[in-house]
Amino acid sequence: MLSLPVVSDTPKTSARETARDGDVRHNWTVQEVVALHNLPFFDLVDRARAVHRANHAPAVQLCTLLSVKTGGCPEDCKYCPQSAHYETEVGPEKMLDVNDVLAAAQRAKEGGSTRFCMGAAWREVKDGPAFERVLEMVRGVKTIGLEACVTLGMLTEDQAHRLKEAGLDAYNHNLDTSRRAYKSIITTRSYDDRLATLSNVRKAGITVCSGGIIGMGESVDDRAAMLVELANLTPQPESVPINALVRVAGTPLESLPPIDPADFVRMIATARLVLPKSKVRLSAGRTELSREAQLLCLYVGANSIFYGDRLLTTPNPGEDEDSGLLNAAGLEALAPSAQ
Ligand code: SAM
Ligand code: DTB
Ligand code: SF4
Repeated sequence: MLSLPVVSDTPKTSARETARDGDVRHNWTVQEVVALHNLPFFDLVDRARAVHRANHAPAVQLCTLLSVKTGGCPEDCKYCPQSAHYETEVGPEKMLDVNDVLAAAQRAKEGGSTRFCMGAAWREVKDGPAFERVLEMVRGVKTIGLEACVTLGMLTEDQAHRLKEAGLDAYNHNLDTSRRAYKSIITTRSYDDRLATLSNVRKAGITVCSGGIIGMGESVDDRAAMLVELANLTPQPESVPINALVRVAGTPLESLPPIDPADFVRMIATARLVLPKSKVRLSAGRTELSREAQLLCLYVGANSIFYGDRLLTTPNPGEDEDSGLLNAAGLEALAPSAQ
């Protein structure tokens, strides 16, 4: 006989909660967040959905990614095809020209994207011609009329101010995982280095985009601990990308098993509950998710997807596939005016 726990049919009220769902809190504990993450699936879905509806428009923001400087990175991030430490199919390339980047941004706008994110495989920003070129890219993207985001590695406060002056809206710098698990993923820079960059971004008045990756062998406690780090920042990051590991041949993590799609949904839902006002972004890893799993992620709390058939160096579902996904669900793309 199937053995299932026997429950009463009277709905239970949780005595555990004193704060209400949807409150912005900066005193989360890992234990509390693990408890949310491990709720019965439908309870988690219901609670996250309620917070999502109360705080966010029912539209999906389309964001376009472009790698403006690919490969040859000195860092040893074990997930990353762009690290020079590993033999992958991605080799070092020259930095793109401003005109090519702006042509891509214009196409992205015409395709319906409202946010344009430019990535560079750098450990840190160095003052000089390459940084000047990034500043020009940012100015151009703003002239086109898109939200501008860059991810360039570590950043000083002065560099952050220069990006702000150029019109930058958001800086992406992920915590990637928990403080504990971080050491087994990256050795060439520390968790505190990352937090210092986020603080420099914040001081310059640029919005913070910071999230992480699941599927790197971490525990639920690690996932919760990363969310606690993000939620306890004051203010909370405006934008929180949740990536599933893209397992790239040649990287040390290439043979890890894929995540369970239900765990992706749990992670997005938990992020929604602890970061009620942040834009939670369903980021890398969608090529291995069914349409239904992606819709569930959007239902419980994701505000955006990357649109276009490439992320930085790895594949993403094509635009036709994503238009199909949104149309099938009757979901609208966020209009530029609604930003
Ligand atoms: N070099 C800069 C840095 O690390 O801050 C910016 C670019 S880096 C590619 C941006 C983020 O992409 C990483 O922090 C990581 O979260 C994500 N990423 C890189 N490779 C990935 C992979 N294979 N799967 C999922 N996410 C990945
Ligand atoms: C983020 O969290 N995910 C994006 C964006 N920020 C820069 C990057 C995903 C990269 C996936 C691996 C690749 O395509 O190289
Ligand atoms: Fe370099 Fe960024 Fe890749 Fe790390 S994630 S190896 S810093 S490009």
